[in-house]
Amino acid sequence: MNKKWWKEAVVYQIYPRSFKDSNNDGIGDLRGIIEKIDHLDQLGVDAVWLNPVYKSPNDDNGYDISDYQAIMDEFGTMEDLEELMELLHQRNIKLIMDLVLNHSSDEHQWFKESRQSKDNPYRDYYIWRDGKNGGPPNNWKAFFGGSAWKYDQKTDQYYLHLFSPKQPDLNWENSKVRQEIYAMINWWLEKGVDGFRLDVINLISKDQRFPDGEKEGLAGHEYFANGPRVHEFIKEMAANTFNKYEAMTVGETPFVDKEEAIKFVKEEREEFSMVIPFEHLEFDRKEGWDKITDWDLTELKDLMSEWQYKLQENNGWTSLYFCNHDQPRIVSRYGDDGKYRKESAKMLGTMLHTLRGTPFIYQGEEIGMTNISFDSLTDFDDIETRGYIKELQEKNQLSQKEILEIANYRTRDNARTPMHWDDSKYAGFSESEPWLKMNSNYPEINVEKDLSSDDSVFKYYQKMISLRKKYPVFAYGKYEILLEADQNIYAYLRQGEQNNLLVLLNFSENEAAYDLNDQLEIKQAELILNNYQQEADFELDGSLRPYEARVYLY
Ligand code: TEU
Ligand code: CA
Repeated sequence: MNKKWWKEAVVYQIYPRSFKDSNNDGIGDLRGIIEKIDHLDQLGVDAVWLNPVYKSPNDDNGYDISDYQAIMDEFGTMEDLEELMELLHQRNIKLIMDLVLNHSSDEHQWFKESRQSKDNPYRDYYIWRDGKNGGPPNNWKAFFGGSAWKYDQKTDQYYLHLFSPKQPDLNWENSKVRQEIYAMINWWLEKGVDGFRLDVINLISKDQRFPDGEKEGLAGHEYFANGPRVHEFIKEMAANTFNKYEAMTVGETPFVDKEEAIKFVKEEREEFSMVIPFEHLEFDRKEGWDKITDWDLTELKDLMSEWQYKLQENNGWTSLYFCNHDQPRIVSRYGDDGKYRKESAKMLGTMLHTLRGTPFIYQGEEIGMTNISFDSLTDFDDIETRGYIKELQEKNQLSQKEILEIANYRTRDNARTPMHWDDSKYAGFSESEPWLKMNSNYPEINVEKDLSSDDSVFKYYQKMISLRKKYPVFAYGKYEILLEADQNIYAYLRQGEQNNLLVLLNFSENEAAYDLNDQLEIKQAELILNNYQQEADFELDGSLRPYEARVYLY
């Protein structure tokens, strides 16, 4: 097993729009992040991933880039970014940028040219096709609703957009596009950036026959996800850019199971450092966005275990995460955001920090921030949510109230409400009304409060992160599941060179008994982490309190 800094790291994700507003226009910005570097340092994280900060008309909050080498006006200037990088580096914190290479904004110079005429030199930078039978070229659907094709009158053809119509897909088949992208990436690497998170990177190769999709789910995904040339493109990109700088790379990969994942992260293949999986966050949405489904802990345990075994057998790595800017808050999904908010937030964090992989913390997760509850459909900003609301209203099967309920549970805005720094108006995020409504529980849940209390979620995260640094077994230990069939407890071992970990996690709101006597022979173990004030003795059989998490070292 090769040692790498990013295998031992904890990454903290910042959504700049909602982290800290330095000039009181209601929008978070780069100087705001600079003001809060102490927070990152105190927590003890090793790297920061910034969501896109490039120039953008913000149709999808920065995931529609109009200039890859300039900074978004609201966020500040290139000098601000350079200063932030410098300050992070002074504290030994790496900077990971977000690269959106599957698509650009329709306001990017390339697209403005491309749509001018069929013989424009930039025409082939994007994917243009003739319509079929008076409609789009095929039945592919966009992630944000509707057809993935948009008709453009000027040249009487359609262009492909897997996300919003303002996010036209780049044509990776064109080697000129690839060369431009590599040059841009190298420009950032020369600047001193330490790595990249690559947005929907497994969608860059489309089946050039553009057949109609036939599989369940988003129509056409079998032809645009993990397409024919995806690994060829990624290998070429990595060889020409990241690998020359030993940069950390995190590929965001929807529609990827453990078998597919190996192809991206098996070390010998020299593609990515790790992927961002999705399957472990799909249990409560098995029947689609508008139906919340029940699930069982054994499903999560089986899935996590299969990934863990597959990756360790194949010398591959993964990110470990529950929250990001696209996901509702985990404590409101797999935990309990009421009575056991703190306990369950800590328990879920324990899982992320004790499995084999690199933990990613999303802003606010370290204080146990919860889902919102907006009271009007017009409060939602997220382009995805607005798309679904529109679809549900057109279908006319649910009442407004029912739509509001599902939107509150599902919306990406759950993660995007401004960060809670203190209990002042607008939670210390800004002195002006923020771009998105605050979560109303900020007086109870905020950083200031967590810092002044011994049993806060923040203090627990601090401890967890420092333990990871102290004991290499957290990063490199071999994973082995225990109590496989247990419906309440997720238990596993990590076996290292010097020591081992035994992790016990109770996912239920009730006490849960366990008996490990016929699986383990351990006489003594030290309890190094526990989310209850009154600590537990070591026993191979006993019981866990509601949402209790224990980590023993032996
Ligand atoms: O997300 C890709 C993606 O798969 C999401 O559309 C996800 O399935 C959905 O949001 C879950 O609710 C990336 C970015 O993280 C996201 O913010 C962008 O909107 C999207 O790509 C387009 O760039
Ligand atoms: Ca601002």
